[in-house]
Amino acid sequence: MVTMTYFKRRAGRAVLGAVLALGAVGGLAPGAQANDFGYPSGCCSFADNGQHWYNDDSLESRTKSAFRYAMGNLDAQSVMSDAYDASPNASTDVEAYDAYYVDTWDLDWDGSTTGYNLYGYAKCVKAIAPTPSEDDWRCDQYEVRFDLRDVDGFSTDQRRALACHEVGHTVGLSHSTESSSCLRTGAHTTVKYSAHDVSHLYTRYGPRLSKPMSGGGAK
Ligand SMILES: [Ca+2]
Ligand SMILES: [Ca+2]
Ligand SMILES: [Ca+2]
Ligand SMILES: [Zn+2]
Repeated sequence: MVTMTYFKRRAGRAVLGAVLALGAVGGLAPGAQANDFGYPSGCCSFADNGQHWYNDDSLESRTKSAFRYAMGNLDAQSVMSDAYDASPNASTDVEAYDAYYVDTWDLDWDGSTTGYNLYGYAKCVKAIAPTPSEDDWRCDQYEVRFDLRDVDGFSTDQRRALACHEVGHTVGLSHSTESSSCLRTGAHTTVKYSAHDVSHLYTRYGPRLSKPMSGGGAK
């Protein structure tokens, strides 16, 4: 019996600053709209642009498979254009890791203290502060981490759903109340984004992107 709950509660907070420590638990109020988008209206700052580079070299095969599946979905379902970055650097948009985490990022990975067992977590590790001409937080680099302690008990679709969920945070999507969205919480098997999620991504990234990525593009 799976007892817990949150794939991940919020992302992008540490780098965004101590001022946020008490507030903005992104958009989880019951009965709220399907999900908030961006930061601080939601949990997670936007990606820096519609071209989403990732590196997953350190993942185990099972988590890598799920992560690639999720990235493939994001690319196929939305205006985001995703590509593997063979030469990762500090501007690579998503770096993925897995381990049997205990207290990494000062999180309670098994929920023994908080009551929220974390399956994974997406965090902005290189935020781009708003400027006078652009009033949204963006993120140059997210890290996504998967807790193998949970993954050990997951089915293929649960792994894919978890990856879909965390990858969704890296493009600014908050938790969803829709059964059709992998951004909902819990050990579900929804492996794709909802139409609502996809429309969010279009409004943010669509006008800025000509898809597909053709051998380049800003990380
Ligand atoms: Ca855990
Ligand atoms: Ca970047
Ligand atoms: Ca990018
Ligand atoms: Zn989450």
